[in-house]
Amino acid sequence: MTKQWWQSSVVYQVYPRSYQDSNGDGVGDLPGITQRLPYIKKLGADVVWLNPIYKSPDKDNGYDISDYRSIQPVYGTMDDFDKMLAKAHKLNLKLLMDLVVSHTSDQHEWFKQSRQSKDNPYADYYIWRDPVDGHEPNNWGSYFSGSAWTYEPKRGQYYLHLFAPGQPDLKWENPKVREEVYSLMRFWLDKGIDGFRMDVINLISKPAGLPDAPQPKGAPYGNVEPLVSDGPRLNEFLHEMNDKVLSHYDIMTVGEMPGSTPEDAIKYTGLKANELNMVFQFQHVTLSPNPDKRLGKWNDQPVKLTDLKQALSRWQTELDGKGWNSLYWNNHDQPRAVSRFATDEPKYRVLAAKMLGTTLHMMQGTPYVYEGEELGETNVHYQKLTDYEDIESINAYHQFVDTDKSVDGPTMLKYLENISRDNARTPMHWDDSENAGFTTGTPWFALNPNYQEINAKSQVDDQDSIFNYYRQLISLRHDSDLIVLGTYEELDPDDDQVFAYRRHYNGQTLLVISNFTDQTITRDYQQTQANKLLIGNYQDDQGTEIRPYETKVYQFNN
Ligand code: TEU
Repeated sequence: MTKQWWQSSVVYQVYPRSYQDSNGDGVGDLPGITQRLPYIKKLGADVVWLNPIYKSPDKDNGYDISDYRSIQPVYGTMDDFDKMLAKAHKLNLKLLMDLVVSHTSDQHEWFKQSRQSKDNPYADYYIWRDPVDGHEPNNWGSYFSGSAWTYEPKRGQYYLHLFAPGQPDLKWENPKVREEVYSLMRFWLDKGIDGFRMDVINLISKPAGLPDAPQPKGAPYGNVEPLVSDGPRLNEFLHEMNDKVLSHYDIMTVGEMPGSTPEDAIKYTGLKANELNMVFQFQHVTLSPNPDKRLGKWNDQPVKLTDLKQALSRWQTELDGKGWNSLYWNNHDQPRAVSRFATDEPKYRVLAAKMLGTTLHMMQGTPYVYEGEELGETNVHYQKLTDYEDIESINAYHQFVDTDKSVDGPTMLKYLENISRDNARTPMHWDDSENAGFTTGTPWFALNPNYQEINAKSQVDDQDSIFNYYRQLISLRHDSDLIVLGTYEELDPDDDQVFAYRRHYNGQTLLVISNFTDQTITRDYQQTQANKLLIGNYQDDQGTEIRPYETKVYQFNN
C-alpha cells in the first residue's frame, strides 16, 4: 500500500475549553484557537483534533451533545468555526472533529421525544427495557459509577447509559439512527473538515439479550466493558459507515476503542478492512489497575516499565503490515505523561519529557501530542475533592468512599491525584503572566500553579526546550520512511530500566534507547557502529554509557 498522508502526519489535540480564551469569559473558544494555530504549525503538527465543540449541557464537558449541527455558544458561532477552519487550511493544517455518536445528551430532541412514550417517531432511537422484578434490567455499572440504567416513569421503562444518566446510549441496531448519524457526519465533512476521532465507537454494538456482566466480589455492579466492547455487529456498522460516508472523502479516521485488542484493531483498521484508519487502544494506559477489582483504574501505583514495553511492543508487532497504530501518552482522559510514565521531579522533568517523546515518536504509527505535552506540563497534584471538576472523578470518590465504603477519603484522594482526568484539563500555559495568558478573566478551572516555570513563551525560542525537541522529532518523521514505515524489533524485553528497540526499512536501521530511570547505566547495542546520532536529550553522546532519563536515536545504513 502506498504511504497515506495520515501515516506520516502528527496530530495535535486541542481541549477547546482550556486552550485560549479570546473574550475574557474564562473559557477557551474558537477565536482563541484560531489565534493559536500558528503556534501549532510552528511545532510542525499536520492535523488538529478538537474535542467536542457542539451544543451541550456540559455534564461531561461536551461529550453529551444536544445539537450536532450547532456550536456550543461559549465557544463561539458557526462563523467563528468557518474562520478557524479556513485559517487552519491556509496554514496547511487539517482539522479532525470529535464524533460522539455512541450516545447523545438527554437534552437532545431525539431523547426528549423518545422518553415521552413508546410510540413516538424516536421511541426506538435509544435502548429501553422493562424493569425486571421491579429493578434495573441487568447488573451493568456505568463508567461514571452507579447503575448504567435510569428509570423513566413516563415510559415505565429503564434506559441504558454506559456513562452518565445525561448520556443515553443510541440504539445503533435501528437503521434510522445510523442514517441520522451519517447525515450529521456529511454536514461537517461537506463543510471541509478532514476527518473524525470517534468517541467509544467500539461500544455501539450491544450484545444480544444484554446479559449480566462479570461482577467483582463486593462490587455493587458488573464491569460492563468486556461485554460491550467490540460487539457482534461492530464490523457491519463501521463497514456501512465507510461505504455510505467515509469512503466518499479524503479524510482521516481514528476510533477510540477501550478494551480492544490488536486482533480487534486489525478487523477495523486492516489495510483492506475499509472501515477506519487507526484506533486509540488502551492497553498501555490501563497497566496499573487497583488490586482491589472493585476500584478499577483508581490507584497510585507507578507503571512497571516491563509492562509498558510489553504493551507497546505487542501493538507494534501485531499491527505491523496488517493495521495502523495511533501513538499517544496522554489526552484529556489521562494524567500528564511525564508524571505518569517518568518523573515530574524538577531535576529530571525536561530530560524525562524528551525521553518519552522520543520513545513514542520513533515508533510505527500516527503520533498524537496533547496540548501542553510539548512543554512537559505535569499533573496538578490537587489535595482536596473540591479542587476536582470531572464527573468521573467526583462520582468515583462518592461511590467508593461514601456509598461502598471500599476505600477511605485520603487514599481515594491519592488515587485521584495520580490518575484523574482533571490532571490534563487545566488551562494551557502560554506565558508567565496572570492565568498564563490563557484568559484575562477568571479561568473556568484553576491553572496548574507551575505555569510560571512551564510555559510556551519560555520555550518556543529556546533551542534546548521540550517544545523544540518535539519539533525536531516531528521533523524527523516527516523526512523518514524508516520512521514511518519501518518494522519494529524490541530489544531486551526483561530490562526494567531501559526501553530499547530497532526499526528496519530498506537497508536502514534505527536504534532507539531510552533510560526510564535516574541511574547511569551501561548497555551495548553496538551503537558505536552507527552511521549517525539522529537525536538525543544530552548535549553529547557517551556511547554505551546511558545517563539518567537519557534517550538517543542512532541510524545505521546497513
Ligand atoms: O472516553 C471513553 C472512555 O473509555 C473514558 O471513560 C476512559 O475510559 C476513562 O475516562 C479513562 O479514565 C470517551 C471520552 O474521551 C471521554 O472524555 C468521555 O467522558 C467518554 O468517552 C464518554 O463520552
